Amino acid sequence: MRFDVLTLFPEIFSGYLTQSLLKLAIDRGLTSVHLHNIRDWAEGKHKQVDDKPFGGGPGMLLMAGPVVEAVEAVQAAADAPPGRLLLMSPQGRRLDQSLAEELSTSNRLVLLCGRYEGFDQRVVDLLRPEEISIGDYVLNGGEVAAMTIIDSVVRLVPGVLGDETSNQEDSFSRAGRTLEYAQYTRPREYRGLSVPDVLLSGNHPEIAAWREADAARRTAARLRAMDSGLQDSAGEPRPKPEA
Ligand code: 6GU
Repeated sequence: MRFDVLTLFPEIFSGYLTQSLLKLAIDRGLTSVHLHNIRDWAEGKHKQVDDKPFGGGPGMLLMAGPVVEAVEAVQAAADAPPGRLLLMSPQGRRLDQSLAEELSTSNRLVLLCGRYEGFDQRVVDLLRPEEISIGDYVLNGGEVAAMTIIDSVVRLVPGVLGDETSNQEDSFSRAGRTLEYAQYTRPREYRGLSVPDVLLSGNHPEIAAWREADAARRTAARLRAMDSGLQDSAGEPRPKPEA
């Protein structure tokens, strides 16, 4: 699977791409991420990419010319199909696990990141991208959203996780859509909190039953919390704030 990212700040991606799972997936040839600086398609000695909105208003807009020409050049790269063009936008379709799964079946994604106050409308009118948001809050630019998309999609690419069961165990992928059960590693006791005995028992049917019950308990607690707003993420009552 191939990702192409168009951005004014390609350096933002370098740490993320050279660590951990992404690095492994790239080193194994399971995925590739190609960064493109939109400014390379800007004209003139100032390489201008943004300008003030006609009609007035705050901030600067990315100009249509450099963006449209950058996307067209990248999508036309001879050695790959044009792929799916995704524009990072707080107004877009919300990313969720089912969209990540759908995107992971594509062999090429082209991710367009904006900055400032957005794009000249002709970028959207000419390129007809799919607009995608990662949630209801405003980011300073699309780069973090693009990394989020890459991160959620690449782990669904066959072979990337090594252990394919890991995907299906994730709470958003499991059929029942319960939260995950609690997990523990060494030490067996930490600050007075002990690992439940059943997990040390070696009795796998009992362990499976405990995990199923724990996941159900957490899910029920989370649903109550969403109704009341009174509980913390473990579903435990939140301590009363100090008066
Ligand atoms: Cl994709 N971009 C920006 N700028 N802000 C966002 C977003 C994207 N998703 C949520 N907020």
